[in-house]
Amino acid sequence: MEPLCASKPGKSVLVFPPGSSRSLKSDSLLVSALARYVVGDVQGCHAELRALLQRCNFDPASDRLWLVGDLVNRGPDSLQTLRLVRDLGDAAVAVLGNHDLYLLKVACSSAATRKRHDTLQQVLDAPDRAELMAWLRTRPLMHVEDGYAMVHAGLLPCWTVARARELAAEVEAVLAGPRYINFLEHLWGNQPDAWRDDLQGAARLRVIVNAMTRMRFCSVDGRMEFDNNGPPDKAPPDHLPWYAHPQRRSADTTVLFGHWSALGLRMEARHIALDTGCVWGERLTAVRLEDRMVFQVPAGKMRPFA
Ligand SMILES: [Mn+2]
Repeated sequence: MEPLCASKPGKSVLVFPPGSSRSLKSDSLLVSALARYVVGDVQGCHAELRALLQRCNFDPASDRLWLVGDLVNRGPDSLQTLRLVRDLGDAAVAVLGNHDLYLLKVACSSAATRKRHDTLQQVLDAPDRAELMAWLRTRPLMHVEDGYAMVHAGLLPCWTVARARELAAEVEAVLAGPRYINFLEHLWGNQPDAWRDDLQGAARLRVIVNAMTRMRFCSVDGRMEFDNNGPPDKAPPDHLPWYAHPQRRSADTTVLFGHWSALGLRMEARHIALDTGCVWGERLTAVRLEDRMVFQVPAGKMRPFA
């Protein structure tokens, strides 16, 4: 068995659990010093993100920060949040959320498309706006590593993790490419509401993005529903949370996701939900993947420079 962090063997160390009598040769004791912290929806809550990193003793030289998306909007400081995560470089993996895509759309289209209550103006006015937008539109839609799949909202039941990763790559290529403005202009909408392999063009990309960044409930036959954001026991008739679908083909993998603050923190064998409503005055949550240790800070009470 390889160390968990096989790509960086220099980071790996031998760790003996307390009371262990196993020998140095027992390769199951090889674990990585690298810790991965997966963080729920930040939504511009920059002070809370900083406080959470302090609470985790996060070290960008040896740890990794995974973010489930929606770095921006609704909260007080989207600009500093973007800068903080961007400046972490390879120490951070942030997948795109619906609010991140909305920011990209707003940044490249006319003011007429703005929603009245967004809090994105400080980003749009920033001197480093162009660099930040270039960074944001080259973030992944899905991250797969070491038995985990991270996505902002969910995966359609008919997708294996490998298939979903291929489909995410289709979106990522367009978003990072020269036709991304056209893509964003045609992205919004709720139809089609189900996947078909023969979907083409904007409709195909819209289904991929809607599932990965907006879905909460789906029907048994895999149709997405976008009107309800309540708790899972308030599913619309004949619908269920996407992760609870009995034929979910990604169920061999633990899916990490946010987007659904009514779920709160849920840690199950094959899914971890991380949106604990910081922007709604609740808390910001990180889970350390190596041991599922939970770290939380309350909203608005940990501002280091308040
Ligand atoms: Mn969201």
